[in-house]
Amino acid sequence: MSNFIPYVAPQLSPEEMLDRASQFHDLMAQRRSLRMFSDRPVAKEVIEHIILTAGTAPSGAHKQPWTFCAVNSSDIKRQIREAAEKEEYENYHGRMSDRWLHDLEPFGTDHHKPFLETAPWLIAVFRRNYELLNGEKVNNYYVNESVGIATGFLLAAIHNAGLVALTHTPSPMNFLTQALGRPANEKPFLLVPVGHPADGATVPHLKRKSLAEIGVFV
Ligand code: IYR
Repeated sequence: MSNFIPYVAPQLSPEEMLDRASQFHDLMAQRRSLRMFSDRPVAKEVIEHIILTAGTAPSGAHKQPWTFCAVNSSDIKRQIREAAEKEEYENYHGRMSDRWLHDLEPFGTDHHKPFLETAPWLIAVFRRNYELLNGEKVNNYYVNESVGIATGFLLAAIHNAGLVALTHTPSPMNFLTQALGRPANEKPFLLVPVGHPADGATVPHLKRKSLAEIGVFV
């Protein structure tokens, strides 16, 4: 049974279209992953809009198989930092290959994750592998793809609001399920600290690939 409504298309002239496409690229080109956060607060309402934006992502059969758990509590942030640092210590002291450690050198990372307490908000993204309908497990579709796209929207919304974020993947991160009291059908996908950059924050000097390197026109 289908229920269709008209799609109202934005009407842009070719000039407006090029202008908008180019301006959006300029905006997104300024986005950087940050590890140095200020403890300056961010209003809950801003985080709500950011999460709503993430929720506009497409998903397999429109199942919207995601949960965004926003943490502002110092106690829970401390718990998350302690658990993440414990795992990361193991990663940096034996679990990651020499090649991996070498590849991470330009980023200056180690097992210390102070930003998990400094950032005013942590958004833990969960993937919902299945739903429980009348006690029955019903699988969602293309969960990884759907949640990956929604997280991309989340990061774009954070940047658009003038805030910064880090896509953090403490590994393994099952501890988030317990720390945040999430149900068994949700698995941690990514942990995203959100806030303002610290005064004098720096980022690695990176270059993005050119259009010729990432785009193929046939
Ligand atoms: N999860 C670790 C290691 C790490 C891995 C990659 I791939 C990065 O781009 C950055 C870090 C950490 O957060 O330190």
